Amino acid sequence: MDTACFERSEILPEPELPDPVEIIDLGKQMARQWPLQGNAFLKANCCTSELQYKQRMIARGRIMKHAHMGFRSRQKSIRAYAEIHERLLKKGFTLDRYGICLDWSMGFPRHLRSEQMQGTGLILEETEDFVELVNSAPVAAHFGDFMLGFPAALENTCSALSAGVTVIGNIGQYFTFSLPGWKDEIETTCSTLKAIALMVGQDTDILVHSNLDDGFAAVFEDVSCILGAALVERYLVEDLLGGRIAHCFGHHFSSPLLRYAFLHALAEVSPGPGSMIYGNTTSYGGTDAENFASLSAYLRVDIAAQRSCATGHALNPVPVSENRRIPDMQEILDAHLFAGRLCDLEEGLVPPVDIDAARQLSDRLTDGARVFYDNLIRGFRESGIDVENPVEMFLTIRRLGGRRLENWYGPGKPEELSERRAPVVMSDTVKAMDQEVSVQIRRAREAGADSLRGMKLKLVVATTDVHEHGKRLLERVFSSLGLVIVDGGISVDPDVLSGIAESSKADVIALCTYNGVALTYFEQLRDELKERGMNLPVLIGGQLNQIPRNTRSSLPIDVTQELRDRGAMVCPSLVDAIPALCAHFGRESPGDRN
Ligand code: B12
Repeated sequence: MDTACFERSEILPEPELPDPVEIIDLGKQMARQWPLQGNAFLKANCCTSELQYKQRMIARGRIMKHAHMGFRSRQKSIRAYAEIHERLLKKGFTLDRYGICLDWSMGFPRHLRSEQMQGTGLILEETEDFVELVNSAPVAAHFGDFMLGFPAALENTCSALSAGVTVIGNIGQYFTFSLPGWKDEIETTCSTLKAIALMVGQDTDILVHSNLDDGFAAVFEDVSCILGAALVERYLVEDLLGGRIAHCFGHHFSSPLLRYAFLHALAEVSPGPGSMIYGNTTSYGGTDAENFASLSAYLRVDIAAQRSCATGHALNPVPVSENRRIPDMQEILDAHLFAGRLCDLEEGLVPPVDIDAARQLSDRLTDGARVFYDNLIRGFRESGIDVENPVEMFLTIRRLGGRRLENWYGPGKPEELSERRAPVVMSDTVKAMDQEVSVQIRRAREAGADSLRGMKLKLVVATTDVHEHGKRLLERVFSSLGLVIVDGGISVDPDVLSGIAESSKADVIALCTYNGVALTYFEQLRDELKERGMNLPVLIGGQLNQIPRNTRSSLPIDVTQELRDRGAMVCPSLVDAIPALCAHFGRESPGDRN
C-alpha cells in the first residue's frame, strides 16, 4: 500500500526543531536536583515504587482499587485522601491508589496560572502542597491529568517526584488536549519530553501513564487502532525514551466482551503492569439507581478479567453521580463499598463473557493493532519523518490527529466514496452514537424540526474543551434536519470561534461545554461577537456549571439561570434547540399550537 500520506513540510513546517538529545540530557540531569522522595505509601508498604507494589499484588492474586478524586479545594482533598482510605479499611476493604484530578489551569506554567480560566479540578500551588496531600494516607498517588502533555509538565513532575509519586501521566492527553489560549506546541512537547527524561533518570522505575481514552480511543472507530495506539506509545516511551509505560483504558468500553478482550489484548502487546482500568463512564446517563447497574456491569467484567489475566490495573468504581457533576466524598466511598462487596461475591463465579469468543476477539485486536503500528511507522518514514526522533514523532502524531491516523494507517478495508476504513472491530462509541442519532432525529422531528428545513440555516458547532461526542451528535442530527453545518472546532477559544462564525456568515452558534467553564466562556464569546458587530443566537448545552471565583465552594454550581440572563439559549437536551430555533427564526413548532 502507498503509506506516504502527507508531506513533512505540511505537518512540521518549522525550519528547525529542538534537538531531542539535548532535551533528554537536560531532563536526565535534573534527576540529581529532583530525586524521588519517600512518602506514606512507599513507607507503609516497604516498597520503592508503585510498580514494585503492583508486581507484588499480581503475584498474590490481589486486585487493586483506584479512586479518582477532583475537588477544587486542597483542604477538602486532603481530608478525603485520609478519610476514604480510613473508612474503607474499617469496613475491611483496601484502597491502593488515588487518581488526583488536577484542574486544567494546572497545565499552565506556575507564573501564568492565576490568570487562566479555571475548570473544576484541584489546584496545587507549590511542591509542598503535593507533598502534604500525598502524605495524608498510605495510599499511592497517581498524577495523570494535566501533567505530561502540557507546558507545565516539567515543573509538575518535579513536584510529584518530591512527593514520592511513581506513576505520572498522561501521554494520551498530550495527543488530544489543548489549553485555552495556549498555542506553543513546541514548548508543550519539550516540557513533556524533559519530564519523561527526568522520570527515566531516577534510580527507581517510574511508570509513564497513558489513558488511551483521553487519547484517541474516543475518536477512533476501530478498536484495533486504539490498541495500535498503545503499541505506538510504547515505542515512543520505551524504545525512544527508555521509560516504562503503563496504560489505562475504560471510559468508552461498554460491551462486556470487548472490554474483557481488550484487557487481554493489551496485556499481550504491552505487558508491563497497567495503571488502572477506568470505569465505563459513558454508560452513566441515568439516575443513580440506573447508574449502579452500569457500575455493576463493568466491574463484574473487570474483576473476571483481572482474575484470568492479572495485569496490575487497579479497578476504578466510578461514583454514580458522575454524569451530573464531580462526585463528592460520600459518593466515592459508596462506589468503593459496592466494588469491595462485589469482588467478594464474584469469588468462584464463572466470568460474565464467552471466553472463547473473547480469545478470538483479542486475537483480531492484536493482529489489527500490529498492522496499524507497522503502517504508521512505515508511513511516517515515507513522509520524511525521522521515526527515531521523539520530538518529530510526538508532534506529528498530535498534529495529524485521530481521524487522519485511523483513515491512513488503520487495518480495515478502505470504504468506497469515503476516506474512512471499515473497522476491524467497531468501537462501542460508534455503535452508541449511531443509535443516539436516530433517537434524537425522531425526537427533533416530533418537536417540529421539519419547519426549519428549507431555511438552510447555517449552524456553527463547537466545543469549549476536549469533549466532542455532543458536537458530533449535533452535527449529524442537525445536518439530517436540513441545516448547513460549519465546523467550529474542538477546544476552540472564543475569539477563534467568533471569527469562524463571522467568516462563514453563520446564523447560529451551537456550543457544547463540559469542563465547568460555561459562564465565563459564554461571556467571552458574547464580547468577542459584539466586537465584531454580531448578535448571533448562541445555543448552549452540556455541563452548564462552574465553580464561582473567590469562593470556598469545592464543587461546581449550576449556572443555567445566569446563562439565560445573559442571553444564551440554554438547551438541557438536543431537542430543546428546536423550539428555541423556531421561535428565533419565526417558525411555528408543534408546541406553539397548543
Ligand atoms: C466521555 C467523557 C470524557 C472523555 C471525552 C472524550 C471525547 N473526545 O469526547 C474524556 C475521557 C477524554 C474526558 C476527559 C475529561 N473529562 Co469528561 N466526561 C465524559 C463523560 C463520561 C461523557 C460526556 C459525553 O460525551 N456525553 C455524550 C453527550 C452526547 O451526551 P450529553 O452530554 O448528555 O448531551 C446531551 C445534552 O446535554 C445535549 N447537549 C450537549 N451539548 C449540547 C449543545 C447544544 C447546543 C445543544 C442544543 C444540546 C447539547 O445533547 C445531548 C443529547 O440530548 C462525562 C460524564 C457523563 N457520564 O456524562 C464526563 C465529564 C463531562 N467529564 C468531566 C471532566 C472533569 C473531564 C476532565 C476535565 C477530567 C480531567 N481532569 O482530565 C477531562 C477534560 C479535559 C479537557 N481538556 O477538557 C466532568 C465535568 C465536570 C463538571 N463540569 O461538573 C464530567 C461530568 C465527569 C465528572 N463527573 O467528573 N471526559
